[in-house]
Amino acid sequence: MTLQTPQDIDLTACDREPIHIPGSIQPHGILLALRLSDRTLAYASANIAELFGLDPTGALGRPLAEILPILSREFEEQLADPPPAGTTRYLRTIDVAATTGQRTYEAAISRSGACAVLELEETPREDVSSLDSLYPTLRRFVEQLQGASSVDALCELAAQDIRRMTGFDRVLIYRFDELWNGTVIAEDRNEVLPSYLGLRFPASDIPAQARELYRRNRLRIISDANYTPVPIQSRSPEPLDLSDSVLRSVSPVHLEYMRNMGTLASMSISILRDGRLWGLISCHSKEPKRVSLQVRNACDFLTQIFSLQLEARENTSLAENRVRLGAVQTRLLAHMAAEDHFIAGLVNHPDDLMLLAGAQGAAVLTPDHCWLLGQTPGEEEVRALFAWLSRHNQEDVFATDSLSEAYPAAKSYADRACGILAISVSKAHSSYVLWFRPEVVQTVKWGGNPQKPVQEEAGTARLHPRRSFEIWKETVRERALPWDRSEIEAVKELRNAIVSIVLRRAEELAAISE
Ligand code: BLA
Repeated sequence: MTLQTPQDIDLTACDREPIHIPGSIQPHGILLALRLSDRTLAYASANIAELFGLDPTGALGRPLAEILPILSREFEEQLADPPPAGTTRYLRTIDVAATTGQRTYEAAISRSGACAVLELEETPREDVSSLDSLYPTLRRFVEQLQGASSVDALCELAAQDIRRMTGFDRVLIYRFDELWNGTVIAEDRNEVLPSYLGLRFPASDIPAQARELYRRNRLRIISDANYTPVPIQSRSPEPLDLSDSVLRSVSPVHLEYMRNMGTLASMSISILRDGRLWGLISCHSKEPKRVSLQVRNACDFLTQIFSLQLEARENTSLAENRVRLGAVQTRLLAHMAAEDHFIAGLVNHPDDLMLLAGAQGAAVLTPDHCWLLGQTPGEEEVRALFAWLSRHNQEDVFATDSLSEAYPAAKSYADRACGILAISVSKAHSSYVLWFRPEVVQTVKWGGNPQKPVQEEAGTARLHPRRSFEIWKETVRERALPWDRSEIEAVKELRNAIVSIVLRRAEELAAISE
């Protein structure tokens, strides 16, 4: 659905927030950015003062070897040659003497412009014991994948194992549709947070630049929605690009969203298919929560295996459909070959014709004739539709799951023809084959009213996410089940077969008359 409200203008402001350069980090770690050319400190988070007793302003511009020799020694190679922008970060633990005593930190290294970025997070105590179980969990996940018979079963398995590895209260598998709304398709949770299973959320909850960033950087964690950001200090007026950072401070609008949702900690992992964002694994905790870098890395790894399996499952089901429809197609070709005219081959076998596209009705039209098969509108209505199609459609194949959206006259017969799939068989003689699907009235349950994603407070221009996530029901009418890829391909192939039959007949006739 599209959000046609006056607030649309405001929503573009969400898309414009430069979330990759917030100028600050979350407080559960420190960040140092070193110029690649001479390893001097170009950016530093202000909390190096508390942790290492360093005055950031004094430390800026000096070589790391002078100010923190242990880090310089430990990470010499990686700092000289950080991974390319947008790729995996190096990760390991290191013991460092901090002002608070000897501490164990996990380190991540990335590249940002002309700098190597070193981030250190103190390993959360609660995670230390669970590290040993990571490998067995990943192993079990891979073993169980074989047994997961459907995409749903696969999603459930992923939600369970991510929750087992992290201990979040609720783990959701969230899938985007073509308009970037998302639906929760699987869930694993305890009783602390309510269920969101089956709920839909509007595209505006995750703006475009955030989705783009999440395609590049697959995992993010917000440990405490009430945190105070730690500023990044520098002598340079240029803000440091934190696209690949693990501690990046997140949008204040989103922190408000989390508080409204009753979740103080959140982690999400991108599910990519063919380089496109397919969905997210979204994890929530009612209370603040840390998850170590190692556990997060394991979650990312599990999600990548999961994405590959999803792709394999979807490809298998597409291939199965192709084989099934291929058999119907072969029968239709035989029917057409057995008759004098291809049209007789189609209209005398309505069941096969409808089966090819999974339709409940079909029509075959030539300038002189109109054959109606199964559930269809009346002849006059089909003729009017045919005239509209010939005027407005230049393509060989036309498909829609909501005809009345483009052609309002179709409203009156949505119970028979709400979705249509059409092929033009002969442009010169304007012949069409049409397939019809009836309207399926659906109740969509939204996680809060999607029409009012932003509430402005009187006198302020600041945008706010909605306050309530209570189920909000919408009845969706004038929509049929969508035509899937294999069905559209099948009718395209039928069209090619008909076109070649028509051509061959024309050539035969020409040969006879010569
Ligand atoms: C980010 N919004 C996000 C993220 C999620 C959601 C998962 C990624 C950060 C994270 O992991 O928490 C939304 N979370 C959801 C949804 C579900 C969920 C839909 O669990 C469903 C179950 N948000 C708004 C409005 C704006 C907005 C009105 O509601 C804009 C004005 C913005 N959301 C917004 C921004 C980010 C975001 C800017 C990026 C945060 C960042 O990474 O800096």
